[in-house]
Amino acid sequence: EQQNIPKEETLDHSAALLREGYLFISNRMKKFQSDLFETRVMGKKVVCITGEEAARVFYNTEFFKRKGAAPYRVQQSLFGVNAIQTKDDAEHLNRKQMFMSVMTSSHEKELADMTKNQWDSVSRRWEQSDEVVLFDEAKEVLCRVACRWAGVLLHNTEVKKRAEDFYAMVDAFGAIGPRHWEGRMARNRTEAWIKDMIKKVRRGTLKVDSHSVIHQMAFYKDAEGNQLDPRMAAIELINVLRPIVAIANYITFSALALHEHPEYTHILHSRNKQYLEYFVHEVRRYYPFGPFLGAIVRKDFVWANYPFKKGQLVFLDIYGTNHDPRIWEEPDRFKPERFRGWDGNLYNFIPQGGGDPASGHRCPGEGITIEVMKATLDFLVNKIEYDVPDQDLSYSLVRMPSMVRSGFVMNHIRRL
Ligand code: PAM
Repeated sequence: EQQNIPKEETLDHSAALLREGYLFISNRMKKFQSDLFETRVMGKKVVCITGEEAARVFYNTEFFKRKGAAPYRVQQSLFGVNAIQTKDDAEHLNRKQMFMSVMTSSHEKELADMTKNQWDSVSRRWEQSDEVVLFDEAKEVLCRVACRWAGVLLHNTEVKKRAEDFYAMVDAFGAIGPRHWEGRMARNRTEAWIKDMIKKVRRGTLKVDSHSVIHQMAFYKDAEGNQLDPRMAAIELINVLRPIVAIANYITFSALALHEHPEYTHILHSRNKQYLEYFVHEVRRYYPFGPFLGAIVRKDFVWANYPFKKGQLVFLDIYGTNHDPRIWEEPDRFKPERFRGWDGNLYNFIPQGGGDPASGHRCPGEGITIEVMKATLDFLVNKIEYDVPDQDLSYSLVRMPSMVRSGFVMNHIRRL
């Protein structure tokens, strides 16, 4: 049996991973005509898996754990060291529950309304500007909204710098060299800032609403009744704030999608709430953001004729699963209406991970992402008109994370 397992024979494929980016896994799946293959990256043997059935096993906690999966360099930039993304079992479930408790549908609604108000306010300035870069505006708007919503004090003068730092952590995840270091320095500055605020909240020298996220994070106790140390509390609060700023990338892709498929502007004019959601789902399916996820085999088992061995590193292909022709008809076409018949399956549409967020590692902020994107899309199609001047609207499938190269420049903006 084992001779049939597709294997890459040369030494290490880290260079190919950096060269092929989002397509690294699916290129090989196509070549091997398989939904599993073995390779070596970053000096380790890795088994890559793709598709709905693969996602089902990957999120089965009987077979997989997260401790030891995230490379230290990704923890130092994107996640924070020893944060929730690296935890398992009771410790993970307990902490995840706290994340879930601050991201209920009423919290999502509140954030979306705050986002709408912010867009309304900044668009007054846009009318007086020659041009604006949507990506940059979105990072600032979301930084303001995230901090205000979470009870984090943010002075007007620091919005730009903090917004850039939040995104620099995201921008570092697939980088080596300067972009990685930018992310680490941004993380150090942000952790110092938030850690200091956590301490003040604990001492009572900074008064915050007892329902606020910062209050929840500052006074959260684990199963043993211990508070997080101030740095860990800061890391986890940043794990709520940073991803909200990261929605700026999806927002920019949404604007690109509208521009490339102008027929949807008309459809969305009718404020068809359901269609807003189809569109937002399709943006998250079609455009590249999270490339793949890693986990460690917890105990020996066999799947797809492959003997998974305890301790082995496994990558689940996010981008490939969202473009899997077995799941999606014409996967490389942008077609929001494909979601009309979609049943909410937890394993075949996984832009922010698969499975149940409360019991596993799926992003707890997916609802926030959807609501913030819908609010923004509604603003772009129903509240303003704008022109899109000549610019480089391309995006890379190699650079991780990807982004619209120009950031989406708009001009002649008119409020309706
Ligand atoms: C956030 O947490 O800020 C949300 C935005 C990040 C999305 C990307 C998630 C990618 C997951 C893992 C990164 C590993 C990539 C390793 C590349 C070599």
